[in-house]
Amino acid sequence: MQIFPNAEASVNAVITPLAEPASYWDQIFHIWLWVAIGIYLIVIVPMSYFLYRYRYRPVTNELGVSEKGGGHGLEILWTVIPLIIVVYLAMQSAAFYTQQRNAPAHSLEIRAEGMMWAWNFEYANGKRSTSNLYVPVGRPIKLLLTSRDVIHAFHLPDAKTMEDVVPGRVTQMWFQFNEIGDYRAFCREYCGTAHAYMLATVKVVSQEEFDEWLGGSG
Ligand SMILES: [Cu+2]
Repeated sequence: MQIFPNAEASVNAVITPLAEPASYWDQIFHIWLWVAIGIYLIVIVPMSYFLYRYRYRPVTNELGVSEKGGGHGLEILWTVIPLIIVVYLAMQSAAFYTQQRNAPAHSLEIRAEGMMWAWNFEYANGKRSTSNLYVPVGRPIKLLLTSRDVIHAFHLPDAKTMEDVVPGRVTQMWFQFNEIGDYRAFCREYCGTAHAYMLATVKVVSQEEFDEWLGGSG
């Protein structure tokens, strides 16, 4: 969805997002940014003019003129327009947030377990890996997360997503990488001495390579 076609980053995000759900954040960020810039200009330009136009001058501008009347039309206008803007922002944000939170129906499910201080992964066929999370390119991945000991958090900066990893509970998040490569995942909840080294690598490979890896014993 292109709200502001002139916002280059937003358009790029729509055409070739490196990862999801990052593009939802990028799009809503640009919408809020441009609305904020618009409101800022609407306020600041007339304000600057009036500051100059009605500046203090001896004799001619000694006393301000008291306004009488006004108009209901104007008041309704400056109530209704902001109301429409705020409702639009709320609805658009909720729509993007829903997509950011909920994994697409055809996602590949992988279990992830945090522990002091490493990440373990388990695939549907029982295959396990530690520190390396293999995923096929262009496919939504749904992570089911839990912890063996304390609270951790799985953070994927490139996909702009993160989720708490809590003992005794299964939380979930989703992501999708559209380019083959290695991407860093961090623990983002301070969990003890080696917290800073609690890293994982998301290894994004072709579907064939993924199937081969998943079926192999290595
Ligand atoms: Cu941790």
